[in-house]
Amino acid sequence: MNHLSRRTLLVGGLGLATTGALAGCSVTTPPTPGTPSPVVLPTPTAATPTAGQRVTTATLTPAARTYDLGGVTASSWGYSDQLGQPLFRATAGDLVRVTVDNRLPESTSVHWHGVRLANAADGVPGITQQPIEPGQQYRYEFTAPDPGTYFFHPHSGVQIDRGLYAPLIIDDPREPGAYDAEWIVVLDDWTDGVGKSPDDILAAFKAQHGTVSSGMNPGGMMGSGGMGGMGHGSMGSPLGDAGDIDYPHYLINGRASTAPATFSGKPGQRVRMRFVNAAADTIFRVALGGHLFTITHTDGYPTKPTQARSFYIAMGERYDVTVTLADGVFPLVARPEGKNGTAWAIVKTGSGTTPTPGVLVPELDNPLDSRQLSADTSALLPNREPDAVVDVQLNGQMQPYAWGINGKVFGQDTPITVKAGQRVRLRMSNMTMMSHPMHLHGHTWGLPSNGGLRKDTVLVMPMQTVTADLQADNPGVWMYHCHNIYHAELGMMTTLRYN
Ligand SMILES: [Cu+2]
Repeated sequence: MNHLSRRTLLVGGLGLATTGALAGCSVTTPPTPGTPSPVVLPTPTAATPTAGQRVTTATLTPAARTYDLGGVTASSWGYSDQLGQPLFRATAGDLVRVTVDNRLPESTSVHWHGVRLANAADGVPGITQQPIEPGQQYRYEFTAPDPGTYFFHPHSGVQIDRGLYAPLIIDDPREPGAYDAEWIVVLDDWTDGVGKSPDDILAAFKAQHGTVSSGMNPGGMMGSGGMGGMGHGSMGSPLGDAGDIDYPHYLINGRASTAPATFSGKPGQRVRMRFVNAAADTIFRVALGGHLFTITHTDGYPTKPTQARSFYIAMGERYDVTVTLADGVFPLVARPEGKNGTAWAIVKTGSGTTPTPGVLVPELDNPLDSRQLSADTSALLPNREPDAVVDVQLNGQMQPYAWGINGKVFGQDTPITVKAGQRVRLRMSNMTMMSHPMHLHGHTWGLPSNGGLRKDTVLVMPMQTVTADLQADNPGVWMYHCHNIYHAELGMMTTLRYN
Protein backbone atom coordinates (compact mmCIF):
# COMPACT_ATOMS: atom_id res chain seq x y z
CA MET A 1 0.00 0.00 0.00
CA ASN A 2 1.36 3.33 -0.97
CA HIS A 3 0.04 6.63 0.18
CA LEU A 4 -3.56 6.42 1.28
CA SER A 5 -5.22 9.15 3.22
CA ARG A 6 -6.92 8.27 6.47
CA ARG A 7 -10.27 8.70 4.77
CA THR A 8 -9.30 6.38 1.94
CA LEU A 9 -8.26 3.73 4.45
CA LEU A 10 -11.46 4.00 6.41
CA VAL A 11 -13.74 3.57 3.43
CA GLY A 12 -11.50 1.48 1.22
CA GLY A 13 -12.52 -2.12 0.52
CA LEU A 14 -9.38 -4.17 1.13
CA GLY A 15 -11.36 -7.32 1.83
CA LEU A 16 -12.95 -5.93 4.95
CA ALA A 17 -16.53 -5.11 5.77
CA THR A 18 -18.00 -3.53 8.86
CA THR A 19 -21.65 -4.21 9.50
CA GLY A 20 -24.28 -4.12 12.18
CA ALA A 21 -24.44 -7.10 14.49
CA LEU A 22 -27.53 -8.55 12.84
CA ALA A 23 -26.50 -8.01 9.27
CA GLY A 24 -23.06 -9.60 9.23
CA CYS A 25 -21.62 -10.31 5.84
CA SER A 26 -18.15 -10.71 4.56
CA VAL A 27 -16.19 -9.85 1.49
CA THR A 28 -14.39 -12.94 0.37
CA THR A 29 -11.42 -13.38 -1.85
CA PRO A 30 -12.47 -15.46 -4.86
CA PRO A 31 -11.41 -19.08 -4.48
CA THR A 32 -8.48 -20.34 -6.44
CA PRO A 33 -9.85 -22.12 -9.51
CA GLY A 34 -9.66 -25.88 -9.45
CA THR A 35 -9.49 -26.28 -5.69
CA PRO A 36 -12.14 -28.33 -3.90
CA SER A 37 -14.78 -26.78 -1.68
CA PRO A 38 -13.36 -26.46 1.77
CA VAL A 39 -14.48 -28.42 4.79
CA VAL A 40 -15.91 -26.00 7.32
CA LEU A 41 -14.77 -26.75 10.85
CA PRO A 42 -16.84 -25.95 13.90
CA THR A 43 -15.84 -22.68 15.46
CA PRO A 44 -14.52 -23.27 18.96
CA THR A 45 -14.25 -19.53 19.50
CA ALA A 46 -17.85 -18.67 18.52
CA ALA A 47 -18.96 -15.53 20.26
CA THR A 48 -22.28 -13.71 20.31
CA PRO A 49 -22.12 -9.96 19.96
CA THR A 50 -23.34 -8.08 23.00
CA ALA A 51 -26.13 -5.52 22.59
CA GLY A 52 -24.97 -2.75 20.30
CA GLN A 53 -21.63 -4.38 19.55
CA ARG A 54 -20.46 -3.92 15.99
CA VAL A 55 -19.26 -6.95 14.07
CA THR A 56 -16.35 -6.57 11.68
CA THR A 57 -15.76 -9.48 9.35
CA ALA A 58 -13.25 -10.60 6.77
CA THR A 59 -12.03 -13.69 5.01
CA LEU A 60 -8.35 -14.50 4.71
CA THR A 61 -7.19 -16.87 2.01
CA PRO A 62 -3.64 -18.02 2.62
CA ALA A 63 -2.45 -19.47 -0.68
CA ALA A 64 0.55 -19.81 -2.96
CA ARG A 65 0.94 -16.50 -4.77
CA THR A 66 3.46 -14.69 -6.92
CA TYR A 67 4.79 -11.28 -5.93
CA ASP A 68 6.59 -8.61 -7.89
CA LEU A 69 8.97 -7.10 -5.36
CA GLY A 70 10.04 -4.50 -7.92
CA GLY A 71 11.68 -6.20 -10.90
CA VAL A 72 12.17 -9.29 -8.75
CA THR A 73 9.49 -11.97 -8.92
CA ALA A 74 9.02 -14.27 -5.95
CA SER A 75 6.75 -17.28 -5.65
CA SER A 76 5.63 -17.45 -2.07
CA TRP A 77 2.62 -17.75 0.22
CA GLY A 78 0.43 -14.85 1.22
CA TYR A 79 -3.05 -13.71 2.19
CA SER A 80 -3.48 -11.43 -0.82
CA ASP A 81 -2.06 -10.88 -4.29
CA GLN A 82 -0.64 -7.68 -2.81
CA LEU A 83 2.25 -8.60 -0.53
CA GLY A 84 1.61 -7.73 3.12
CA GLN A 85 -2.14 -7.25 2.63
CA PRO A 86 -5.05 -7.24 3.30
CA LEU A 87 -5.08 -4.59 5.95
CA PHE A 88 -7.64 -5.50 8.59
CA ARG A 89 -9.23 -2.56 10.34
CA ALA A 90 -11.78 -2.52 13.17
CA THR A 91 -12.77 -0.20 15.98
CA ALA A 92 -11.97 -0.90 19.63
CA GLY A 93 -14.84 -2.90 21.15
CA ASP A 94 -15.86 -4.51 17.85
CA LEU A 95 -16.47 -8.22 17.62
CA VAL A 96 -13.98 -9.37 15.00
CA ARG A 97 -14.98 -12.37 12.91
CA VAL A 98 -12.39 -13.65 10.46
CA THR A 99 -12.76 -16.81 8.42
CA VAL A 100 -9.49 -18.37 7.33
CA ASP A 101 -9.79 -20.44 4.17
CA ASN A 102 -6.59 -22.44 4.00
CA ARG A 103 -5.47 -22.98 0.39
CA LEU A 104 -1.88 -23.70 1.37
CA PRO A 105 -0.32 -27.15 0.91
CA GLU A 106 0.26 -27.37 4.67
CA SER A 107 -1.57 -26.52 7.87
CA THR A 108 -1.63 -22.96 9.15
CA SER A 109 -3.05 -20.67 11.85
CA VAL A 110 -3.48 -16.93 12.45
CA HIS A 111 -2.14 -15.15 15.52
CA TRP A 112 -3.41 -11.63 16.25
CA HIS A 113 -0.16 -10.20 17.50
CA GLY A 114 -0.51 -7.92 20.54
CA VAL A 115 -4.29 -8.12 20.86
CA ARG A 116 -5.61 -8.80 24.38
CA LEU A 117 -8.13 -11.34 23.11
CA ALA A 118 -9.74 -14.49 24.51
CA ASN A 119 -7.24 -17.35 24.67
CA ALA A 120 -9.26 -19.60 22.34
CA ALA A 121 -8.76 -17.10 19.48
CA ASP A 122 -5.00 -16.70 19.98
CA GLY A 123 -4.11 -18.86 16.99
CA VAL A 124 -1.47 -21.24 18.37
CA PRO A 125 -1.84 -24.79 17.03
CA GLY A 126 -1.37 -27.44 19.67
CA ILE A 127 -2.05 -24.90 22.42
CA THR A 128 -5.25 -22.97 21.67
CA GLN A 129 -6.58 -24.78 18.59
CA GLN A 130 -6.08 -27.58 16.12
CA PRO A 131 -4.03 -26.64 13.07
CA ILE A 132 -6.12 -25.47 10.10
CA GLU A 133 -5.43 -28.23 7.59
CA PRO A 134 -5.22 -27.64 3.83
CA GLY A 135 -8.73 -27.19 2.42
CA GLN A 136 -10.24 -26.38 5.82
CA GLN A 137 -11.87 -23.18 6.97
CA TYR A 138 -11.56 -21.88 10.50
CA ARG A 139 -13.26 -18.92 12.08
CA TYR A 140 -11.66 -16.63 14.63
CA GLU A 141 -13.96 -14.53 16.79
CA PHE A 142 -12.78 -12.11 19.42
CA THR A 143 -13.41 -8.68 20.82
CA ALA A 144 -10.57 -6.26 20.13
CA PRO A 145 -10.53 -4.18 23.29
CA ASP A 146 -7.59 -1.82 22.81
CA PRO A 147 -6.93 0.64 19.99
CA GLY A 148 -3.56 0.56 18.29
CA THR A 149 -1.24 -0.74 15.60
CA TYR A 150 -1.01 -4.54 15.47
CA PHE A 151 -0.49 -7.19 12.82
CA PHE A 152 -1.38 -10.80 12.16
CA HIS A 153 0.62 -13.78 10.98
CA PRO A 154 0.66 -17.59 11.29
CA HIS A 155 1.94 -19.26 14.45
CA SER A 156 2.93 -22.29 12.39
CA GLY A 157 6.58 -23.08 11.77
CA VAL A 158 8.45 -20.37 9.88
CA GLN A 159 5.47 -19.34 7.71
CA ILE A 160 5.81 -15.73 8.87
CA ASP A 161 9.07 -15.60 6.86
CA ARG A 162 7.00 -15.99 3.69
CA GLY A 163 4.41 -13.39 2.68
CA LEU A 164 1.91 -14.35 5.37
CA TYR A 165 1.50 -11.14 7.35
CA ALA A 166 -0.61 -7.99 7.21
CA PRO A 167 -1.36 -5.01 9.45
CA LEU A 168 -4.22 -4.98 11.94
CA ILE A 169 -5.34 -1.51 12.97
CA ILE A 170 -7.77 -1.08 15.85
CA ASP A 171 -9.15 2.44 15.68
CA ASP A 172 -9.92 4.47 18.75
CA PRO A 173 -13.56 5.62 18.78
CA ARG A 174 -12.28 8.69 20.63
CA GLU A 175 -9.27 9.19 18.37
CA PRO A 176 -8.12 12.78 18.77
CA GLY A 177 -6.94 12.54 15.15
CA ALA A 178 -4.29 15.22 15.43
CA TYR A 179 -2.93 14.34 12.01
CA ASP A 180 -3.85 14.96 8.38
CA ALA A 181 -2.89 11.65 6.81
CA GLU A 182 -1.89 8.16 7.81
CA TRP A 183 0.70 5.85 6.31
CA ILE A 184 1.14 2.25 7.34
CA VAL A 185 4.74 1.13 6.85
CA VAL A 186 5.44 -2.59 7.07
CA LEU A 187 9.04 -3.80 7.13
CA ASP A 188 10.20 -7.25 6.12
CA ASP A 189 13.25 -9.33 5.29
CA TRP A 190 12.84 -11.43 2.18
CA THR A 191 14.31 -14.65 0.83
CA ASP A 192 11.36 -16.88 -0.15
CA GLY A 193 11.19 -17.60 -3.86
CA VAL A 194 14.42 -15.73 -4.60
CA GLY A 195 16.97 -17.28 -2.20
CA LYS A 196 16.70 -20.18 0.21
CA SER A 197 13.22 -20.93 1.44
CA PRO A 198 12.49 -20.34 5.13
CA ASP A 199 12.06 -24.11 5.57
CA ASP A 200 15.52 -24.70 4.03
CA ILE A 201 17.05 -22.15 6.37
CA LEU A 202 15.36 -23.74 9.36
CA ALA A 203 16.51 -27.20 8.24
CA ALA A 204 20.09 -25.95 7.94
CA PHE A 205 19.94 -24.51 11.44
CA LYS A 206 18.42 -27.74 12.75
CA ALA A 207 21.14 -29.79 11.09
CA GLN A 208 23.66 -28.14 13.37
CA HIS A 209 21.33 -28.03 16.33
CA GLY A 210 23.18 -28.49 19.57
CA THR A 211 22.40 -28.34 23.23
CA VAL A 212 21.26 -25.16 24.90
CA SER A 213 23.68 -24.32 27.63
CA SER A 214 22.66 -21.94 30.34
CA GLY A 215 25.81 -19.86 30.36
CA MET A 216 26.99 -16.97 28.23
CA ASN A 217 28.00 -17.73 24.67
CA PRO A 218 29.34 -15.81 21.72
CA GLY A 219 27.17 -15.16 18.69
CA GLY A 220 27.79 -15.23 14.98
CA MET A 221 26.03 -14.84 11.65
CA MET A 222 24.77 -17.18 9.02
CA GLY A 223 24.11 -16.08 5.45
CA SER A 224 21.01 -17.34 3.71
CA GLY A 225 22.60 -17.09 0.29
CA GLY A 226 25.16 -19.78 0.87
CA MET A 227 24.68 -20.45 4.57
CA GLY A 228 28.26 -19.36 4.89
CA GLY A 229 28.28 -15.58 4.83
CA MET A 230 29.76 -15.17 8.24
CA GLY A 231 30.76 -12.22 10.24
CA HIS A 232 29.00 -8.91 10.05
CA GLY A 233 30.18 -6.08 12.13
CA SER A 234 28.20 -6.00 15.31
CA MET A 235 30.92 -3.79 16.75
CA GLY A 236 29.57 -0.62 18.19
CA SER A 237 25.92 -1.67 18.04
CA PRO A 238 24.24 -1.88 21.42
CA LEU A 239 22.23 -4.74 19.96
CA GLY A 240 25.27 -7.04 19.63
CA ASP A 241 24.33 -9.61 17.02
CA ALA A 242 20.98 -8.41 15.79
CA GLY A 243 20.17 -11.23 13.34
CA ASP A 244 21.53 -14.50 11.97
CA ILE A 245 20.56 -14.38 8.30
CA ASP A 246 21.66 -12.21 5.40
CA TYR A 247 18.54 -11.78 3.26
CA PRO A 248 18.63 -11.06 -0.46
CA HIS A 249 16.06 -8.25 0.00
CA TYR A 250 14.62 -5.95 2.64
CA LEU A 251 11.16 -4.59 1.95
CA ILE A 252 8.95 -1.64 2.79
CA ASN A 253 5.33 -2.43 1.96
CA GLY A 254 6.36 -5.33 -0.24
CA ARG A 255 8.84 -3.38 -2.35
CA ALA A 256 12.54 -4.13 -2.69
CA SER A 257 15.10 -1.34 -2.97
CA THR A 258 15.01 -1.60 -6.78
CA ALA A 259 11.47 -0.17 -6.93
CA PRO A 260 10.60 1.59 -3.68
CA ALA A 261 7.09 2.58 -2.67
CA THR A 262 6.28 6.29 -2.87
CA PHE A 263 4.33 8.12 -0.20
CA SER A 264 2.88 11.37 -1.56
CA GLY A 265 1.97 14.22 0.72
CA LYS A 266 1.91 17.98 0.99
CA PRO A 267 4.44 20.22 2.68
CA GLY A 268 3.32 21.08 6.20
CA GLN A 269 1.04 18.05 6.48
CA ARG A 270 1.15 16.18 9.75
CA VAL A 271 1.33 12.48 9.02
CA ARG A 272 0.83 9.61 11.41
CA MET A 273 3.11 6.78 10.37
CA ARG A 274 2.38 3.33 11.77
CA PHE A 275 5.47 1.12 11.57
CA VAL A 276 5.25 -2.68 11.85
CA ASN A 277 8.30 -4.94 11.75
CA ALA A 278 7.04 -8.20 10.22
CA ALA A 279 10.56 -9.54 9.57
CA ALA A 280 11.65 -12.96 10.83
CA ASP A 281 15.25 -12.20 11.73
CA THR A 282 15.94 -8.50 11.18
CA ILE A 283 15.98 -5.48 13.48
CA PHE A 284 15.78 -2.23 11.53
CA ARG A 285 16.81 1.31 12.29
CA VAL A 286 14.41 3.74 10.69
CA ALA A 287 14.80 7.37 9.64
CA LEU A 288 13.16 9.83 7.28
CA GLY A 289 15.85 12.02 5.72
CA GLY A 290 15.48 15.69 6.59
CA HIS A 291 12.78 15.04 9.20
CA LEU A 292 12.35 14.48 12.91
CA PHE A 293 9.95 11.85 14.25
CA THR A 294 7.73 12.36 17.25
CA ILE A 295 7.13 8.89 18.69
CA THR A 296 3.58 8.71 20.06
CA HIS A 297 2.87 4.97 20.51
CA THR A 298 4.65 1.67 20.73
CA ASP A 299 2.95 -1.73 20.48
CA GLY A 300 -0.40 0.05 20.25
CA TYR A 301 -0.13 2.05 23.48
CA PRO A 302 0.56 5.77 23.85
CA THR A 303 3.97 6.97 24.96
CA LYS A 304 4.97 10.38 26.21
CA PRO A 305 5.59 12.17 22.89
CA THR A 306 9.32 11.78 22.29
CA GLN A 307 11.39 13.28 19.50
CA ALA A 308 13.82 11.05 17.64
CA ARG A 309 15.92 11.37 14.50
CA SER A 310 15.67 7.59 14.13
CA PHE A 311 14.66 4.53 16.13
CA TYR A 312 15.20 0.79 16.35
CA ILE A 313 12.28 -1.52 15.61
CA ALA A 314 12.68 -5.22 16.36
CA MET A 315 10.67 -8.14 14.99
CA GLY A 316 7.11 -7.96 16.30
CA GLU A 317 7.43 -4.36 17.56
CA ARG A 318 5.30 -1.47 16.35
CA TYR A 319 5.95 2.26 16.52
CA ASP A 320 3.56 5.08 15.69
CA VAL A 321 5.16 8.42 14.97
CA THR A 322 4.00 11.77 13.69
CA VAL A 323 6.05 13.83 11.31
CA THR A 324 5.50 17.25 9.75
CA LEU A 325 6.38 17.01 6.09
CA ALA A 326 8.95 19.30 4.53
CA ASP A 327 8.93 20.35 0.88
CA GLY A 328 10.78 18.07 -1.53
CA VAL A 329 11.65 14.42 -2.08
CA PHE A 330 13.03 12.41 0.85
CA PRO A 331 14.26 8.88 1.57
CA LEU A 332 12.44 6.82 4.19
CA VAL A 333 15.10 4.31 5.17
CA ALA A 334 14.93 1.10 7.21
CA ARG A 335 18.45 -0.24 7.57
CA PRO A 336 18.84 -3.87 8.68
CA GLU A 337 21.03 -3.81 11.78
CA GLY A 338 24.34 -5.63 11.28
CA LYS A 339 23.43 -6.71 7.75
CA ASN A 340 23.99 -5.53 4.20
CA GLY A 341 21.29 -3.90 2.15
CA THR A 342 18.47 -1.54 2.90
CA ALA A 343 14.75 -1.19 2.76
CA TRP A 344 13.57 2.15 1.65
CA ALA A 345 10.71 4.20 0.26
CA ILE A 346 10.32 7.71 -1.12
CA VAL A 347 8.38 10.51 0.52
CA LYS A 348 7.41 13.10 -2.06
CA THR A 349 5.81 16.43 -1.28
CA GLY A 350 7.31 18.60 -4.03
CA SER A 351 9.98 18.71 -6.66
CA GLY A 352 13.55 17.63 -6.15
CA THR A 353 16.06 14.98 -7.04
CA THR A 354 14.85 11.48 -6.27
CA PRO A 355 17.27 9.91 -3.79
CA THR A 356 18.97 6.57 -4.40
CA PRO A 357 19.08 3.65 -1.97
CA GLY A 358 22.68 4.38 -1.05
CA VAL A 359 21.88 7.96 -0.05
CA LEU A 360 23.48 9.12 3.18
CA VAL A 361 20.85 9.65 5.86
CA PRO A 362 22.59 11.25 8.85
CA GLU A 363 19.42 10.84 10.92
CA LEU A 364 20.22 7.10 11.11
CA ASP A 365 23.03 7.75 13.58
CA ASN A 366 22.38 7.13 17.24
CA PRO A 367 18.84 5.73 17.03
CA LEU A 368 16.44 5.74 19.94
CA ASP A 369 15.30 2.42 21.38
CA SER A 370 12.35 1.72 23.64
CA ARG A 371 14.49 2.16 26.76
CA GLN A 372 14.33 5.90 26.09
CA LEU A 373 10.53 5.97 26.04
CA SER A 374 8.04 6.18 28.88
CA ALA A 375 4.31 5.62 29.07
CA ASP A 376 1.69 8.25 28.62
CA THR A 377 -0.29 8.42 31.88
CA SER A 378 -3.37 7.12 30.02
CA ALA A 379 -1.50 3.89 29.29
CA LEU A 380 -0.29 2.96 32.78
CA LEU A 381 -1.20 -0.28 34.51
CA PRO A 382 -2.81 0.56 37.88
CA ASN A 383 0.00 1.14 40.35
CA ARG A 384 0.62 -2.04 42.34
CA GLU A 385 3.46 -4.03 43.87
CA PRO A 386 4.14 -7.44 42.29
CA ASP A 387 2.62 -10.51 43.97
CA ALA A 388 5.05 -12.84 42.22
CA VAL A 389 8.46 -12.42 40.64
CA VAL A 390 9.55 -14.84 37.92
CA ASP A 391 13.17 -14.94 36.78
CA VAL A 392 13.67 -16.00 33.18
CA GLN A 393 17.00 -16.76 31.53
CA LEU A 394 17.38 -16.45 27.78
CA ASN A 395 20.04 -18.89 26.62
CA GLY A 396 21.72 -20.03 23.45
CA GLN A 397 24.43 -19.60 20.93
CA MET A 398 25.19 -19.77 17.22
CA GLN A 399 27.65 -22.70 17.28
CA PRO A 400 26.00 -25.14 17.58
CA TYR A 401 22.82 -23.25 16.79
CA ALA A 402 20.51 -23.58 19.78
CA TRP A 403 18.20 -21.25 21.66
CA GLY A 404 16.11 -21.77 24.76
CA ILE A 405 14.56 -20.37 27.90
CA ASN A 406 15.81 -21.34 31.37
CA GLY A 407 18.22 -23.79 29.74
CA LYS A 408 15.43 -25.72 28.03
CA VAL A 409 13.98 -25.88 24.55
CA PHE A 410 10.22 -25.69 23.97
CA GLY A 411 8.68 -29.11 24.61
CA GLN A 412 11.10 -29.78 27.45
CA ASP A 413 10.35 -26.43 29.09
CA THR A 414 8.71 -25.82 32.44
CA PRO A 415 5.72 -23.52 31.86
CA ILE A 416 5.52 -20.32 33.89
CA THR A 417 2.53 -20.83 36.18
CA VAL A 418 0.94 -17.88 37.92
CA LYS A 419 -2.41 -17.22 39.58
CA ALA A 420 -5.33 -15.25 38.20
CA GLY A 421 -5.46 -11.76 39.63
CA GLN A 422 -1.76 -11.57 40.39
CA ARG A 423 0.53 -8.77 39.37
CA VAL A 424 3.42 -10.76 37.95
CA ARG A 425 6.92 -9.41 37.46
CA LEU A 426 9.02 -11.14 34.80
CA ARG A 427 12.75 -10.50 34.98
CA MET A 428 14.22 -11.55 31.65
CA SER A 429 17.99 -11.94 31.66
CA ASN A 430 19.67 -12.33 28.30
CA MET A 431 22.70 -14.60 28.79
CA THR A 432 23.64 -14.45 25.10
CA MET A 433 25.42 -12.05 22.78
CA MET A 434 22.35 -11.63 20.56
CA SER A 435 19.36 -9.35 21.01
CA HIS A 436 16.05 -11.16 21.50
CA PRO A 437 12.67 -9.44 21.00
CA MET A 438 10.62 -11.26 23.64
CA HIS A 439 6.86 -11.38 23.04
CA LEU A 440 4.03 -12.37 25.37
CA HIS A 441 0.61 -13.21 23.95
CA GLY A 442 -2.65 -11.86 25.36
CA HIS A 443 -1.13 -9.21 27.65
CA THR A 444 0.75 -5.94 27.47
CA TRP A 445 3.54 -5.49 30.00
CA GLY A 446 4.29 -2.35 31.91
CA LEU A 447 8.05 -1.75 32.12
CA PRO A 448 8.81 -0.23 35.54
CA SER A 449 12.24 1.04 34.47
CA ASN A 450 10.55 3.05 31.68
CA GLY A 451 7.89 4.83 33.66
CA GLY A 452 5.49 1.93 33.07
CA LEU A 453 5.90 1.89 29.26
CA ARG A 454 3.45 -0.63 27.78
CA LYS A 455 4.93 -3.26 25.46
CA ASP A 456 4.00 -6.71 24.22
CA THR A 457 7.34 -7.20 22.47
CA VAL A 458 10.46 -5.99 24.21
CA LEU A 459 14.00 -6.13 22.87
CA VAL A 460 16.32 -7.67 25.45
CA MET A 461 19.85 -6.72 24.51
CA PRO A 462 22.94 -8.89 25.08
CA MET A 463 23.70 -9.53 28.75
CA GLN A 464 20.89 -7.21 29.82
CA THR A 465 17.94 -7.79 32.12
CA VAL A 466 14.51 -6.34 31.34
CA THR A 467 11.85 -6.23 34.03
CA ALA A 468 8.25 -6.41 32.81
CA ASP A 469 5.06 -6.42 34.88
CA LEU A 470 1.78 -7.95 33.79
CA GLN A 471 -1.68 -8.14 35.25
CA ALA A 472 -2.96 -11.74 35.17
CA ASP A 473 -6.46 -10.81 34.07
CA ASN A 474 -6.79 -12.85 30.87
CA PRO A 475 -6.75 -16.55 31.77
CA GLY A 476 -5.39 -19.19 29.44
CA VAL A 477 -2.22 -20.72 28.11
CA TRP A 478 -0.17 -17.93 26.54
CA MET A 479 2.93 -18.24 24.41
CA TYR A 480 5.98 -16.37 25.60
CA HIS A 481 8.80 -16.48 23.07
CA CYS A 482 11.50 -14.79 21.07
CA HIS A 483 10.09 -13.14 17.94
CA ASN A 484 13.12 -14.15 15.91
CA ILE A 485 11.15 -16.95 14.25
CA TYR A 486 14.22 -19.18 13.89
CA HIS A 487 15.07 -18.81 17.56
CA ALA A 488 11.44 -19.59 18.44
CA GLU A 489 11.33 -22.65 16.19
CA LEU A 490 14.62 -23.93 17.57
CA GLY A 491 13.16 -23.80 21.07
CA MET A 492 13.16 -20.26 22.48
CA MET A 493 9.53 -20.51 23.57
CA THR A 494 7.60 -21.35 26.68
CA THR A 495 4.12 -20.62 28.01
CA LEU A 496 2.66 -18.54 30.81
CA ARG A 497 -0.53 -20.03 32.18
CA TYR A 498 -3.30 -19.52 34.72
CA ASN A 499 -6.99 -20.32 35.01
CU1 LIG B 1 15.94 -14.68 19.96
